[in-house]
Amino acid sequence: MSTSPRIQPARPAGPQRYVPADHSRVTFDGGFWQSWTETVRTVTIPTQHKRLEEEGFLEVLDFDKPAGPLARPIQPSGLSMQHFFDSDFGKWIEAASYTLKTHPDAALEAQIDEIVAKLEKGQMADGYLNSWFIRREPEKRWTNLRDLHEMYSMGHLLEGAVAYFEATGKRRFLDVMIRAVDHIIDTFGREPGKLRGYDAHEEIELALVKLYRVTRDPRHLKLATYFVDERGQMPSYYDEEAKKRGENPADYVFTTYAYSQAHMPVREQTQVVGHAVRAMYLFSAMADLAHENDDPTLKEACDRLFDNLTGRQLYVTGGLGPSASNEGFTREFDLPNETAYAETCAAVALGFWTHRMAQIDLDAKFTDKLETVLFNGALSGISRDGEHYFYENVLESHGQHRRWKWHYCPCCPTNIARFITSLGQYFYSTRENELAVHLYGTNSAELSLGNRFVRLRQETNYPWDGDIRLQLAVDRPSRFTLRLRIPGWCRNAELSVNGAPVDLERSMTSGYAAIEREWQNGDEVRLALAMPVDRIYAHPAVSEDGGRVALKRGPVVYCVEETDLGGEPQRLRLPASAELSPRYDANLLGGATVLEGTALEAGTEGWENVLYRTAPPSLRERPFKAIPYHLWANREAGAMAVWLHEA
Ligand code: FUB
Ligand code: ZN
Repeated sequence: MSTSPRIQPARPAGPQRYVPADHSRVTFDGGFWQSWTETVRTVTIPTQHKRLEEEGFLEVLDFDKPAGPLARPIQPSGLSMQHFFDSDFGKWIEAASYTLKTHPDAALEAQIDEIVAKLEKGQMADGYLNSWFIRREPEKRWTNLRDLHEMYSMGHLLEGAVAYFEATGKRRFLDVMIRAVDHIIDTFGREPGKLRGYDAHEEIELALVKLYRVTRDPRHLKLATYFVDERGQMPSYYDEEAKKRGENPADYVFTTYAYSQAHMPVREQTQVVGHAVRAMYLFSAMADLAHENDDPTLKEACDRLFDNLTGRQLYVTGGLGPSASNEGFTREFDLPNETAYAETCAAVALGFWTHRMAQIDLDAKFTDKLETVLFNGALSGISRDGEHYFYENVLESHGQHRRWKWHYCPCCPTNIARFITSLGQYFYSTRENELAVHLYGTNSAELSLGNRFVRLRQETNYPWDGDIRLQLAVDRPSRFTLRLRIPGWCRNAELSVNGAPVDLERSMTSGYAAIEREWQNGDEVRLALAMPVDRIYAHPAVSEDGGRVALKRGPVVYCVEETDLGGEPQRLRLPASAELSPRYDANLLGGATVLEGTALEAGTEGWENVLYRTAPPSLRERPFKAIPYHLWANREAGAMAVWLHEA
C-alpha cells in the first residue's frame, strides 16, 4: 500500500531542540572551507559518478538484463560488497543533491534522474527495493537481516531521496522510497503476522527520522522507534532467523551480536562495542529519537556511550574503531597507531552523532568532538585533489599507506562527500530566541530564528589563527541570545561586542558563551582564541602512546612526514623543552600552518649488522616540520607519525 506523504514545513523549533542551519544558506566564500567545498563539488562529485559507472556499480540497476558475474565475491559472512552497492549511489545522490541546492546543474540532475528511473522500474509491486535481491535472489529477501544489509542499503537510498527532494522539489525518488518504507512497515513490527526483525547494519533508523521530518507521517517515526527499541531484545531475532535458514546460530562468523550493537537492548548499553560505523549510525538515530519522542532514556544512554567513547576509545584525531577484524572496537584504551582501522565512515558518522547531540543538549563537549573529526580523522579521508581517499586513517606509517582512487569497498568516499557538501548545517543552529555558533571558518550565513531573519558574516583565518570576527545584519533591532562555542582546547579566550569586552566567566554555560542583547544592524562580535602549540599526552593505559607526545594547535592535530624530514619520523625524540613555532606556508597543498622546531634524531652509526647492543644510539639535533594530519599522504610516499617519541 502506498501512501502519499503530507509535505509540511519542518516542525518549528521547540523549546528544547536546536535546528541546524539550512546548509544551502551558509556560503563558504573564503577561508579554509572554501577550497574544500569547491573541490568536493567540482571534482569529487563528478569523479565519484565516473567511478560508480566504471566500476559497474550502476549496472546493478539494469533490471532488464540478467545479472552478470559477481564483481565482489561472497565473504565468509555470506555478504558480497555487491549486496550493498545501492548504498553507494544512495550516498552519492545525497552528496550531489546538497550541491544542487546551491549550484543547480541540469547534467548532474539528469544523472540522478536516470538512477531514479531505474530504481522505480525495478521496484517490486509490493514496494520492495533492493537491487541485489530483486535481480539475484528474490526468494531470499528478508531472510538474513543479520548479514546482508537490505535495510542498510534502503536507508541510504532513503537519505538520498530526502536530500534530492529537498534540493529540487522533485517527488519521484521520494515516492519510490516511501513505497519501499510502506513495504517495510507492512513486513516488520510487533503486530501479529509481522517479522520482529531489524537490520544488523544500522542506518535506516536515522534515515526514517529524516523522512519523518519531511512527511510528518507518524508511521515513519514509529518504524524508526520500533527498530531502535527492538534491537538487542532476547531471544535474538538473529538466532531465530538463522535457525529458519537451517543454520546453527553459534556458527555466526562475528561470534557476538555486540558486533551490531544487538547484544542487549540499547538503553542498557554502557560501552561502545562492535562495528564502529554501525554504532555511530545507531547512536545518531537514538539522539534523533530522544528528541522526537521526548525520551530521556535514550538521551541518557547516548550520554553514557559518549563518555565511554571519548574517555576510553577515541583516537586523538577523532578516529575510532581500532581493529580491521570487526571494523570496530576491541578493548578500552586499545588505540594502536600503525594498524589503526579508524574508518573514514566512522569518523564522519561520529560527526553526525555529536551534531545531533548538540541539538538536544547544547554542550561544547559534543561540538568539540565534531570539530576534531572535521579537521582531522574525517578530513584525512579525502585527498587535497578531491579524488583520492583513505578508508583506514592510520596515525603512523612506514610508507605502506597510500591514498587510492577507488576502494574495493567504497563506502567512505561518498560519506566524506556528503559530510562536506552539507557542511553549513554543522556551523550554526537556532531556536526561537537563540543562535548558536558551533564552528569557526569564513562564511556568510542566513539564519532564521522563529520568524526573524539574521544574516551573519564570519571572517577568520581559522584554524590557522583564532581571531574571529562576526558581523550581524538584522532588518530591525532584535533581542536574542548569541551563543558561541569556546573550544575545549582553548585556555585563553577574549570576547567583545562592538569593542566592549564580555565577561566570559559569567557568560559561560556548557562551553558556550552567551550574549543576550538587542542586536542592531552591523553589530560586531570579536572572539580571540589563543592558539599556542599544545603537546598532547595519552592516558597511561594507552600503551602505544607511552613516552610519546602528539602536537596540536587549536583543533588541528599535526604529524611529521618523511617527505619533509628526509628520514623516518619514528626516529625523532622531541625534547620537552623544544620550542615549536607555527608558520603559515602558502605553498603547502593550498596553504596551511606548519609547526617547526628542532628535535633529536637517533643515528645509525655503529649499528651496521647490529640489531641490539648495550649502548643506546647517539642523538643529534635535527630540525623538523610538522604538517596538519589531514594533509598527510598528499605528496611523495613515505613514513608518517602523529605520536612522536619524547626525549
Ligand atoms: O558494510 C557496509 C559498510 O562497508 C560499513 O559501514 C563499512 O564499515 C564497510 O564495511
Ligand atoms: Zn567506509
